[in-house]
Amino acid sequence: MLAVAAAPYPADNVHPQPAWFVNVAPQAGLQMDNVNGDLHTKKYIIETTGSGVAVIDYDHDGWPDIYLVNGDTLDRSNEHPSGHLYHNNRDGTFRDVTLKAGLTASGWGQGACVGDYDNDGFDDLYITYYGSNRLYHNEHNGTFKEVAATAGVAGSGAEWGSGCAFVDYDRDGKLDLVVANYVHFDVKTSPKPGEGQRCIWKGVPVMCGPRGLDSTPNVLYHNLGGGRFENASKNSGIEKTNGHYCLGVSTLDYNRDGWPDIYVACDSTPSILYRNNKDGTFTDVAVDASVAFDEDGQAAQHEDAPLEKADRPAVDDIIDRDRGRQAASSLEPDPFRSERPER
Ligand SMILES: [Ca+2]
Ligand SMILES: [Ca+2]
Ligand SMILES: [Ca+2]
Ligand SMILES: [Ca+2]
Repeated sequence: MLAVAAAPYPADNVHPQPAWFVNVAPQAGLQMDNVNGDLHTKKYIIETTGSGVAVIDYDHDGWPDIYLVNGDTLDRSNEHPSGHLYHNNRDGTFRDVTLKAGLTASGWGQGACVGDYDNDGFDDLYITYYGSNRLYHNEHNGTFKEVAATAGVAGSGAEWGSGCAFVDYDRDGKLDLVVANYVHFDVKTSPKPGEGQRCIWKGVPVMCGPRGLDSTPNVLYHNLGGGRFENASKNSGIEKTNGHYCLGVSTLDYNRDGWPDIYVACDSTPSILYRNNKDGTFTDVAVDASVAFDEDGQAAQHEDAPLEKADRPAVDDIIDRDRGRQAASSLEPDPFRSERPER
């Protein structure tokens, strides 16, 4: 009650129950400029996906802090922005601590995930990019150190990383890392709007993709301990699911066997449910579980699924999350998404 009374933006009693959300980002001090390609025209798919957020209690004070991922622009003459870390002031407001935390590196950021990969009691931060990904080790003093290359989780730099999640898939006590990839995109070779059938919609030149672009397999990194990971994508079967344009990653134990599974929501292609086979390998069972096809978030599809009663809440949860992904996707500059044709 005291915290509520001290808040700079007290709840009002005007709006109906049970919940009414008001954007209080300005009052809370969360005022980063979110850069995501050209402000007015989106010529390429890289300018359309937006970027994510991670909630991380980096200073271990029991109050969640916020890291906002930021994008970039194709105009090289522009200043390149960074993501921002906001410290929770415990009174409803946040303070930008990006500089102090050592998180000023720029890049076309996409997603972020949090996990204590070295079990030192402090959560670390992984950020995906259109380009090399970054792993920021929490130094316990309010600063981070970028260690992706040393740890073996930077990627080649050619991929377009999207969602990610830390998960201990082999239950050895060390958090592993799954990274989704979206499409293969190179602005130098990408067709421009209007070039080719896939870049025209109802006679209007539009950005090309994702259909027509090559996909890139997802990646699973196995934590070896000592701050290092090995790429387990091939041996685990994770990279078998090529041909998907992947975005968000969630982990859950959908079949309640005690082994964490991985769900990856994909754009314009079937989503993936990686069932953990308990032996270091995964099998995509999204079609069997009726969570693969979701272009319109069709609940009817999963109603017919041959699922055990105990599985239903988990699968319903997946579908709810996937609707969330689609809502996020609607931020793309596509006012006709609901009637978007196959391109
Ligand atoms: Ca905190
Ligand atoms: Ca740590
Ligand atoms: Ca592990
Ligand atoms: Ca499981």
